[in-house]
Amino acid sequence: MSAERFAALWGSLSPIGQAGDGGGYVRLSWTDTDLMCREWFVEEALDRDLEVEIDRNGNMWAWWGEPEGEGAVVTGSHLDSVPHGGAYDGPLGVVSGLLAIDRLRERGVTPARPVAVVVFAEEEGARFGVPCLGSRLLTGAFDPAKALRLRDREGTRLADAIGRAGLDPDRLGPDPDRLARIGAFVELHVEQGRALDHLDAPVGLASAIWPHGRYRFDFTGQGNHAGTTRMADRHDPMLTLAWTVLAADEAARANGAHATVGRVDVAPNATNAIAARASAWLDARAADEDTLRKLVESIHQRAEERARHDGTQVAMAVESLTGEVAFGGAVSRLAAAALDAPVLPTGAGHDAGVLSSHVDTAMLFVRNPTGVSHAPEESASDADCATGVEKLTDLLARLCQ
Ligand code: HGY
Ligand code: MN
Ligand code: MN
Repeated sequence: MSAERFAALWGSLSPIGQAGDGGGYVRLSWTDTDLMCREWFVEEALDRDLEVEIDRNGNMWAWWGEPEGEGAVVTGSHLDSVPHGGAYDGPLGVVSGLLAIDRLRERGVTPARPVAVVVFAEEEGARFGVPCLGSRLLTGAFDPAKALRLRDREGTRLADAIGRAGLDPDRLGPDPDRLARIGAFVELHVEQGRALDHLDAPVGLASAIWPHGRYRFDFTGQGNHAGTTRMADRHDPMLTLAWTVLAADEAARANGAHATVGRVDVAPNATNAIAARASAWLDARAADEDTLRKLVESIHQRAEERARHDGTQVAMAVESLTGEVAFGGAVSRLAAAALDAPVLPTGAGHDAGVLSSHVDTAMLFVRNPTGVSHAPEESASDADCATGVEKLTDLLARLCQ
């Protein structure tokens, strides 16, 4: 696979969803942009004589061989992005999967079992708030009734968004037969860090995914006039929120963990009014589940202490929680033996992590020289991406014969 050949297919997807002015990509699930990405995938799959289906949860599957066959070898990732995210997070795994099918055929591989490229829905959770929603629904890790009630920031329900895309909301839910037919899943993903750059390696293998969770903090105070309310008389939820953000940063550094508040919502959000309410979403991650639990507990405790000081109230709700994933099964061991690539953990969640408790799974990473992700500066060279396709093809060839 040449860099030019990778760039050709990559270039057919990259114009879709560009925010312009260096703003990266905005590809939110079930929006018109997402539907254009889905159309791109279907076209590329049909061009390869792959049989395309969309499952009850909106995940798309492009099959080489019998979709009902046993022991399928599946690769793929997602096409949705965070707002103003990078180009590679997700799409690199989908484009590489399609090209790996091309390379398997050119190598004369005749699969003994079905091979598929999958596009999972709402992996980022950027629109409806729950990451890996498509794979969680597939595996029964998220309640479909609860999913249908999820709303985006404009108030649109997931049920209405998928209905608009032609899906039947009543069919949302676990798909055990489909899951049982998958023998192996391999997700190729851009690295979201610079370990491979430091190691001067184009491709790496995942050893583990850190446990991580999303927690919504709701702060309630007393709205009032910014000009006439004495400082001593205030019950300002923004103070409790700000304190919580700083406490999260301090607790993460003290525990070798990661804690981020990148999203807030304030009401009434007026320059000359003391906020009545404020919400902040905490993204917390740690190398093990015990550290993660202690980290979140200490942040919650600090928030409550500050709330008492401010005369405000705070409530925390867990929006999603993902346990530790260790990629140590036969597929990962085969990948380690076959690929001669460095092995590294990641703090980023992936559909491969969700599937790994049901299917033998491996993850490949492609070097990202900036190490940046979830921002426009995310990068990967065409040459490294082409190497990633070859390594993915090597692994799929072993798995499907
Ligand atoms: O947030 C994550 O870890 C992933 O990129 N969805
Ligand atoms: Mn991501
Ligand atoms: Mn991703």
